Amino acid sequence: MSILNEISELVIEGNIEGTKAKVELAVEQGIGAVSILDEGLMPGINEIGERFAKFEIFVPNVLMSAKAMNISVEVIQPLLTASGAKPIGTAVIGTVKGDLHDIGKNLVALMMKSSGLEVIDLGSDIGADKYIEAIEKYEPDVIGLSALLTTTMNEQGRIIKAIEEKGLRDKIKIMVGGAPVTQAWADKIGADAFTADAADAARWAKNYVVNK
Ligand code: B1M
Repeated sequence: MSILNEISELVIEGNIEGTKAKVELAVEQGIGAVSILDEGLMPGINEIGERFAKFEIFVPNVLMSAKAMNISVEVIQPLLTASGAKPIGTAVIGTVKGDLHDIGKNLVALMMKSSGLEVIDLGSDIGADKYIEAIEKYEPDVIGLSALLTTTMNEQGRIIKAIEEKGLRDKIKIMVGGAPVTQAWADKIGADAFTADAADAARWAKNYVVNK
């Protein structure tokens, strides 16, 4: 079994320390951070999602796998982020209120950092008030709203509305994403951009800030 397959298996097992150690070994062996992410960690967490949907595993299993994933992403983070250079712009990002899923949001933050943006990560379970506070404080170029549940997608719309009502809508571009989110949904709630994955999100944000 290749080391990348072993990483996937360890994520599926929810083996937190084992996954971290294997990712560190892969880095030592010179395997690229993007390969570790795309061919090791991501297939593992995706498999967990499928098993969870089929009731083969339960929330505690998913939680362990999520922890294994997050701790391992921290290991490869320095390899993905640009260092030292002056930021090209600022992004504020979070997972919306009622939603605790943060792995995808963390990846979007990571990829944006690696594209040269300064990223203010508000965390998860973030409502309109905290986004508004952050817009006033950091004056970002873009804000990102991540949602993983069909129920919390609605919160994306509520946050956009609240930002409009506060008179701040013209100052920023609003990006939405997350597994259940689509372009049609983004259009419906008046977002400026929908992107399907973290790399695309970072590309969109970078393209906007360098051309604005
Ligand atoms: Co939950 N969960 N979960 N979960 N969970 C899903 C989302 C689910 C699809 C599983 C399933 O049934 N197959 C399902 C949602 C069903 C639905 O609404 N349609 C679900 C459910 C039901 C729940 C609970 C309600 C379960 C329960 O308690 N009964 C509960 C809700 C808790 C809450 O949030 N209030 C819950 C809890 C949890 C855990 C806490 C155990 C854990 C999260 C831990 C954590 O994040 N720290 C968890 C996990 C891990 C998952 C799955 C298995 C994996 C999600 C993930 O991290 N994927 C997930 C199944 C799945 O999605 N396959 C599932 C990897 C990640 C990299 O992908 O987040 O999609 P993703 O991000 C992608 C893109 O979407 C995009 O970029 C990333 C890739 O590059 N992206 C953006 C994300 N945000 C973006 C923002 C952007 C642009 C792109 O711009 C701003």
